[in-house]
Amino acid sequence: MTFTVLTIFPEMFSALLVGGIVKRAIEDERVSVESINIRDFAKDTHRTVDDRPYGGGSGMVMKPEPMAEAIRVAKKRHPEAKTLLLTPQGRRFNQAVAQELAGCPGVVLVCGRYEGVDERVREHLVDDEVSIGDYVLTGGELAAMVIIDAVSRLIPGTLGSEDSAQEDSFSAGLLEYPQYTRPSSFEGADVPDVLLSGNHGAVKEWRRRASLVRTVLNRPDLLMDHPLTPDDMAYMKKLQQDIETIIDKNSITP
Ligand code: 4G0
Repeated sequence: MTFTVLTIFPEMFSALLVGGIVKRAIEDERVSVESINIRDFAKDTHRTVDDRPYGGGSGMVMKPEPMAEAIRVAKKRHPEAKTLLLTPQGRRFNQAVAQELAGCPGVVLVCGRYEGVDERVREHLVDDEVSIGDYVLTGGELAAMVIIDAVSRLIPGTLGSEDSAQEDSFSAGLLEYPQYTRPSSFEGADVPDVLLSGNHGAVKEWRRRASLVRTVLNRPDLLMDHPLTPDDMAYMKKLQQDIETIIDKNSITP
């Protein structure tokens, strides 16, 4: 998988080489990260890449010509790659999008700066517009690195255990269950007995139920379109009954 990053700050991407799974994937040539400096395609002596917005307003906008030239060079080098523009207005990046991109031979990541990018770049020169979340960054570079990280760990051979990327929370559509390691008692907080029991069936059931409770409390939206097993349903109904009993017992209006 080749990531080609178009940016005015190519040095930022050296952060990916500092450590961890992405660094290893790059060293082992399962992943490569190239950068193209958009400023190299500016025509004037000041190497200008931004300009004032038509119609007025505060801030600057990325000029289309240097970005367009940089995108053309990237596409010529990687004709099979998917070209993505990182903006807060894009389609939300999630685990499913990461899985989809992991199947592409290459991804070109176009990073904007300033207050935005000329609309004609988005309309005519990229395949898709992606956002990593509902917040504004000073540039698309950190968003591009988030995508490189999330996609790289899905490339076969990139994890020590190959199935752990498939098994983790968002792939399953539920949040991850709590994890513990030694010591079994830490500052007065004990690991749940069931995890020390050696009873694999009981561990599996406890983890499934812990995932369900976590998801209900933190991300109920994930459960709105998620198939629940008959066991899940029975457990949730029992929780519902317990909650109703507590509400009834504490009711102040008789
Ligand atoms: C284009 C992505 C790029 C337009 C990029 C900002 C957040 C994300 C940028 C803008 C980014 C994200 C209109 C502010 C650069 N910030 N959430 N900043 N506008 O993925």
